[in-house]
Amino acid sequence: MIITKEQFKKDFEKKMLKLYAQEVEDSTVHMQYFTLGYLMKEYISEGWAKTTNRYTKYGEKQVYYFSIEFLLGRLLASNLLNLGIRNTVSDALKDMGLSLKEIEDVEVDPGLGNGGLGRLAACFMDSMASSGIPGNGNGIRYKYGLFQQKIVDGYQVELPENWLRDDNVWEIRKSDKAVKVKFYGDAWMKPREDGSLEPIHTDYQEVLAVPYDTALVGYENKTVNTLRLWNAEVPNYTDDIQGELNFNKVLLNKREIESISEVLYPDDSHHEGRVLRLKQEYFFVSAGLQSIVAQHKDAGHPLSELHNYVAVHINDTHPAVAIPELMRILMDEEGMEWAEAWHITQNTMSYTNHTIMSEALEKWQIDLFKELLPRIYLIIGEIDRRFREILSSKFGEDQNQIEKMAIISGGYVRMAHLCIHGTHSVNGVAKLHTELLKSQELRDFYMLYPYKFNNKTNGITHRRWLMLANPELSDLLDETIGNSWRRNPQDLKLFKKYKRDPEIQKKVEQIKRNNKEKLAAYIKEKNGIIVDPNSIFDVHVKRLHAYKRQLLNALHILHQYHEILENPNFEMLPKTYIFAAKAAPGYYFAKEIIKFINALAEQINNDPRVEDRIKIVFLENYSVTLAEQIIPASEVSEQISTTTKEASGTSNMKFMMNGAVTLATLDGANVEILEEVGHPNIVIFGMTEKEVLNYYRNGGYNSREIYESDARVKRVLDSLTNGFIKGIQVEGQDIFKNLIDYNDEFFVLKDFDSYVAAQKKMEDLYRDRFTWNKMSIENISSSGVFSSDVTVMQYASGVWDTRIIER
Ligand code: CJB
Repeated sequence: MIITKEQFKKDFEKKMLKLYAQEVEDSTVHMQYFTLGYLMKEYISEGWAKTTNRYTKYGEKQVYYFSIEFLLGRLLASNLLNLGIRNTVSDALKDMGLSLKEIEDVEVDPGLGNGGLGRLAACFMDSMASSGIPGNGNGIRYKYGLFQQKIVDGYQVELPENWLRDDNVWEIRKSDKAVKVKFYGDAWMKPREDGSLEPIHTDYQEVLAVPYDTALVGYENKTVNTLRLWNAEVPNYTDDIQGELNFNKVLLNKREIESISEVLYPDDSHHEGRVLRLKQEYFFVSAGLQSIVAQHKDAGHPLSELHNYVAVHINDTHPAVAIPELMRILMDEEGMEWAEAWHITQNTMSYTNHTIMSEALEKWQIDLFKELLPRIYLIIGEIDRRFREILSSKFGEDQNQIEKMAIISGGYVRMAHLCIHGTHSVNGVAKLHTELLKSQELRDFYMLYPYKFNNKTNGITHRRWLMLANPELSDLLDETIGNSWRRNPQDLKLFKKYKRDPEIQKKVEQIKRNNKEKLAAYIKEKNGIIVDPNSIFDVHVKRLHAYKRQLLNALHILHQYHEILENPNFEMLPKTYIFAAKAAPGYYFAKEIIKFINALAEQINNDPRVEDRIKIVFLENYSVTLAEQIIPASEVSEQISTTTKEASGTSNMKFMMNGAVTLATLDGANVEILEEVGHPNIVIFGMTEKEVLNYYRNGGYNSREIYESDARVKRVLDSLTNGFIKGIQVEGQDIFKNLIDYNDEFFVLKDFDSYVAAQKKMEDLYRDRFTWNKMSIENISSSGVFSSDVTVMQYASGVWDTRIIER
């Protein structure tokens, strides 16, 4: 949009007066935030209405991205950026004596996601709008987002995240679009006179699903898409009395009903088998599909054509009940026959798998499922029966094979199997991950449906992760290669020609230095630790999970500490190791690792013998907003998961785009990062995929042998249990047990030696400023393919079959 400074000032003053009956000069920064937020919403609304109308009028095929998490991050800055008015607004506010930065800092970060999966959904929303793809999000409006993490005495403590305490300026409640979702009751098929069967569902509990819509503003284009999040409420029974209602019963139900959208489950890559979680899943799926079908009918399109107007994307298996739910709507409510409904359903739905780890694969106990969703269970039963027929025709009498692949088997409903059978497309999130799905985890399904499998490597929005997070680097890019990269991120490769240019190298280094100073100030303020901006900033930020191996990093630091104590003249470049990570509240071992890192920090940071060669910082409450501060200041990006375990990773891409050099195993999208930057510009270590798979399949790994044969490992592990590290006790013993007695499931010790060497290599590279700056520039300029704009275009053409409306 185009607006002058003068016009904006007038609008802002008027809005302030209207909202608060106050002049700007007497306002608080809190008032300024809400004034600006509501004004933005007004600016956005015209384009929003126009986009919605355009989609309906031209019958555009629309994508609905169903996800149980959307980890959006703050919206004010990104909306200003995408509207193209951030500079104008900033200047105008400055004229009025106000600071845009301070105002932006008032916004709460809505943490409606755990980590990679939820953040990916948010990046896709931004990229779809910015690429002119008619795309909508569909999810849950959790009252409490992911818990706030405090570190108390080195331990993680969880506090509720009440992000809606103040107004959420971005959402619009659409009460008139509310729908009802049915749980519990009895469901059966009643024979009709003509011999056909009528589905009956009685005695159910009704929950009102009320949508809250948020605008998703495209970057300097005319597209404003919609994120619809559903709130669970008690229906207004006076409108619709069904038989006799006991008011007390209604009140008793209130808490139970409202709990559906109360809180986000804090588990990452781990299946939570509680009934409330299944309720959440069916709740937002049923509400979303009901509203989609209603909209489709309102627009006058035939239901038989639904798949030509609508694509529903199932983000991991959490929304898998979308498959039977669409069948239910088409058959029970619209009177369609099974065969046609199935054809439409399969052609409407597509599915992304985000992990191969078995503990994350969703399966529901039959009894629990049947009780909560009796009608849906009947439909899944029929899907399973028909699927078994297909399997029988292929595998004949091989019952084992049929049970292995069935949807309902062994007392469980297996959601991934339902997703593969019930959709037309199944994708992994990086090349290696997709290959592992095809050759290992989902091999049988790949043999059955080879045409459904495809890869879509993840991406990140370069608008949030470069333009907003690193304005200085963005300006330098504009000065050198022009600003086309902002619209076409692959143009970042134009920057490659400056990799040897001493002046540009110096500027890149200076920008990094400035970002490091800002982060150092933040660290001082939050943790009271003084870190040297001249030291190497080596960063490991992501969820705390054994497979992500924060432990390997920490053990290496402990090793360096021993080296210094043993040899006071030990030569190393000063290093600042930065961690940030939340552990799932019930994940005991992950919490012990947090305590271990903090104890190590306390001891090393305060040991005068270290002479500040090592500093360790654990920043609490990792979030999108914190990531925006940490990543641009990072130099070494730790991506050290056990090979085969990290499906893709996405922070790896954000670091690279900001000029950090990756220290990586050949896992997930690290493989593709290597392909892009080439061996000289990344440091690779650790076991190969084949070695890992071989050990998992055939055994033969003995971590104790390493402990006994490698003196460095012995020294490090012994110091976990012999009182050397003052702040830990049981934690050290548990870590020792995990690594030695339980044989180190994630090969921490197996990779220790090559990790130490890789760290050393990184340090040597850093010493040579020319080489390092060249590597940094290579990384920045190779990162464009990892923009999620590229990814969503691949989904649009390869999976969803949607048109790009305008850019
Ligand atoms: N992932 O964040 C989650 N949660 C899960 O339950 C399963 C997977 C992550 O998804 C990201 C987006 O695809 C991946 O980059 C990451 O490797 C994976 O762990």
